[in-house]
Amino acid sequence: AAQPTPADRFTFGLWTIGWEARDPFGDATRAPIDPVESVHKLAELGAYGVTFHDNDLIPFEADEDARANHIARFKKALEETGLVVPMATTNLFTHPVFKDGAFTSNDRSVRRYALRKTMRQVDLAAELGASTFVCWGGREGSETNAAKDVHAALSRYAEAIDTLVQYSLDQGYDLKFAIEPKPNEPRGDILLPTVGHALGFISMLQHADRVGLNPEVGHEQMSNLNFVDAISQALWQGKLFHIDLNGQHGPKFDQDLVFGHGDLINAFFLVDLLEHGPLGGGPTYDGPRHFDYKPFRNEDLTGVWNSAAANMRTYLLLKERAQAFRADPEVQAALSEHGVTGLAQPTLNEGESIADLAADRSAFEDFDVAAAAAKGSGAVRLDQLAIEHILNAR
Ligand code: 3MF
Ligand code: MG
Ligand code: MG
Ligand code: MG
Repeated sequence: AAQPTPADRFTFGLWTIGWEARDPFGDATRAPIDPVESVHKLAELGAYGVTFHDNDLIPFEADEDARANHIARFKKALEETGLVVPMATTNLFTHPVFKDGAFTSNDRSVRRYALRKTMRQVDLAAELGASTFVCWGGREGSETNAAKDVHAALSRYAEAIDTLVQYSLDQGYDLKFAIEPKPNEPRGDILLPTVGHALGFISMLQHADRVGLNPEVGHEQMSNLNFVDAISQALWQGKLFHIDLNGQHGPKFDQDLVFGHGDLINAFFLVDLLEHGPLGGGPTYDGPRHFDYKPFRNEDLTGVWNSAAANMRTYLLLKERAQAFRADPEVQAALSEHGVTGLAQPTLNEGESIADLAADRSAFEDFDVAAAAAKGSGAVRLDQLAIEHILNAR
């Protein structure tokens, strides 16, 4: 059961396995991988699809002929393997032209260039049948508040996203847009640093209905936040359009570890939430299970493909453990006994007016505050039950 198949809908960014392992202190340790080879290898490993930035496939400096040739070779590989492209995105961070930002650069001509570059990739995304277009604003930020008017930058960011959505609608594409929050790296501070900030931003857009989130495990954990809580809120607001799965050991540089190789307990509760929905019932996530990770810098090509397989296998093993957790009668009884599932019940009775509540003596005057305050939550029992399922001890 831990053998991935396309039905599991695992997808990988071309830039993940294709990472040549350049870091701020060191040169590349691996040769580039031909995207055609990546497509074939991912298909062999049981993946469902691939995602890519424009420049993962088409070098920045490519002319129109070269561009067409890269796209044709890629399409042929997709046809040969049956792999699909559910998501695409734009590289607005590598080239020096974006050093002060793309949609929020202080240079207006760069902002216009970034829009045109993204519109071209929106066209390609639609052509390849993608349903989600991700925007990670890696260079949208600054190192000092002396040099960036964040108020104006947010206006330009909103202008850019609304323009792209309108462009996509004008072309007749059925694309949803997903913003990927990240707190820092490569900028000292990046705009829309967390899921919460991005949700607030989306509510200000003209096309708010077409824009959601692509949260990444490690990005929220870099801010020391609970990723499962962030995903719960994204689901609650109907904004979990896509997801970047990986691993991270708390607040430090973006590690992009294999999924589950960071905070394993959080990964377990994440898989449980994605697969089964909230504990008290509610929406599940129906998009691809997308990995955005980096093979260790000290791995060779064998390690690259081992790490790709490890992401999928870890997810499937956690899915098995989460299924066992939910199916355990003792867990279900404890969830009910301790009020966890009961939280889904509205606090007011159906049809009860606020005046009825205000007149309900049992809710206040006759309520036994001391008894309620003395009651234990049972949370440690549930936590241990979860841990024992993670450890396959039950
Ligand atoms: C950086 C990222 C990005 C985004 C990608 C959009 C290079 O930390 O996570 O990967 O995921 O640009 O999908
Ligand atoms: Mg990342
Ligand atoms: Mg990361
Ligand atoms: Mg990412």
